Amino acid sequence: MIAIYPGSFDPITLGHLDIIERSCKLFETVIVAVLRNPSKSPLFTIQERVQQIRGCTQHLSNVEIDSFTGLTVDYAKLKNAQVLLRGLRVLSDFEKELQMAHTNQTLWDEIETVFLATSNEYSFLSSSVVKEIAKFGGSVNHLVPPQVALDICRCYAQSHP
Ligand code: COD
Repeated sequence: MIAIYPGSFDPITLGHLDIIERSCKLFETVIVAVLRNPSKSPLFTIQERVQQIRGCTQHLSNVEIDSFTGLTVDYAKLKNAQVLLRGLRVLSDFEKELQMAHTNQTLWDEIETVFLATSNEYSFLSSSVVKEIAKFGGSVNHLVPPQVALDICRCYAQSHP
């Protein structure tokens, strides 16, 4: 079975990576799909985010990394995928994620959303938290893969030398 893990991944965190590693044990193929969203101004470009995810998933043989635009369900159809993977951290995630799952089901009734609960140690972690810490000079080495930590440092050093 093919599962798609769609998201912004700006940048990928150890929380995202944990969901990817665990889902690779459940599905034949996991496609991590980065949304190209022209209405947002991300910290990292699509190419950088795809590269970052590729870099930290080298050890996983059944993962593919891609980017997409438009509706996630249309991308899922294109990829012949039956499952959308999402992570749950806190109650507020549940409300948002359930609404998204129901919306996607109205768009394509054959798609199933599978939720994986966050591992305890990553329950507070989001890309926004990482950017906030890095922006004010804090270390994010314990929150993101090593290359991503370097990329973030470089990014903020350029904007605040
Ligand atoms: N532990 C576990 N899970 C986590 C953690 C963590 N520490 N951090 C994040 N996650 C989960 C999130 O809950 C989410 O499920 C997933 O990882 C990705 O998170 P993000 O923040 O990188 O990505 P999102 O939530 O911004 O992605 C939103 C989409 C791009 C999937 C959504 O906007 C979308 O589908 N857009 C396309 C348009 C569309 O189809 N719209 C209709 C559906 S509403």
